Amino acid sequence: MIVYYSPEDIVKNLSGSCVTIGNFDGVHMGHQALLRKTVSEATKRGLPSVAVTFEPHPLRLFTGKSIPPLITLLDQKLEILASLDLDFTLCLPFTRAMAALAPETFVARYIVETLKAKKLIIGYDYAFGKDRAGNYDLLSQLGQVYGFEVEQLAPVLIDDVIVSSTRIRDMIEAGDVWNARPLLGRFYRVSGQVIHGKKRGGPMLGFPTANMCLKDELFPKTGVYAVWAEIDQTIMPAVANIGFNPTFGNDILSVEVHIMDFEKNIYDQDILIHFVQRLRSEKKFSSLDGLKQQIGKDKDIARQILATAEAQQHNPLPNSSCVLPL
Ligand code: RBF
Ligand code: MG
Repeated sequence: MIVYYSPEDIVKNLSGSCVTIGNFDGVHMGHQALLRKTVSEATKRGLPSVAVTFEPHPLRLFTGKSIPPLITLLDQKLEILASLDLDFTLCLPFTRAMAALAPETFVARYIVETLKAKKLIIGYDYAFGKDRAGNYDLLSQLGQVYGFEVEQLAPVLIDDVIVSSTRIRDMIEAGDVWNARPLLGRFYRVSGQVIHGKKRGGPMLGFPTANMCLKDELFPKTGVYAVWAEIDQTIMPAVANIGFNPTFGNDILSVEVHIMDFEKNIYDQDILIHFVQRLRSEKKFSSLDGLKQQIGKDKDIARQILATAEAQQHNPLPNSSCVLPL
């Protein structure tokens, strides 16, 4: 997949394309239905498939830098789009000027002039541009003017409820990562660099942890989780703690991962955490021994969970040759 950040970079001799458009935060099962349909329509017509998306997330332009917390930051979003076999992604800068654009202008400029769309596929609730005037009806009218077909897909339902980024955010914020998985089509993932922590885990507790440098994205509710830890395409069973270490009274949130049967130095490396299941809330222990015993139990339970077929059935990286170690 080729990513373009500016319409000028797009090949000039494009003879047509099949396009879908959206913010795609989370690239969840609803988004995936749109993206897959776009790829199959493109293949049928011998045209390239294109996803148009925006950066920053349009809501963030108005609410301030980190609201809403994103399910997928741009890097991860593009990685998942690429895994779905799109030919191009056009990632347009979302500015106040873009927000104020009349939908007719947006369509003429990007969908028609830049992408020469022959088919545009949109989600059941999609509307864009000033006052959300760019809805299915308007797009269909414009399609007749410019000669592209518009198709709106029905929502994807799981347990009779529509799959949406908001629903997934709520589940993750509640710590319900296990039930968010079918909506995402994968475990909820967060990536970051391993940084130096307080050096208590190994020496004091006997459970060395990798501390993650947090990014501007959504973290599950504080607590202890069974997770897969992925480093350099190797996936290992692990337990993670998200919280304030009440036993020691930290004042900032930390995310740390104890990887099972692992002793390598991984400072400064990138680590990807796949959240499988929440085990419990963080507790304040009156003794180090109490905490130590509890972490031992957490580790046993996590190992059992990660040994189940359900925890292994979504190969954490769809295109990787990762072998699960259990
Ligand atoms: N710290 C707490 O104060 N309370 C906890 O309940 C707690 N649970 C943890 C569970 C696991 C699996 C791990 C890896 C860590 C946990 N910690 C907890 C964090 C612990 O205090 C931290 O790893 C050390 O202070 C080293 O940074
Ligand atoms: Mg540590």
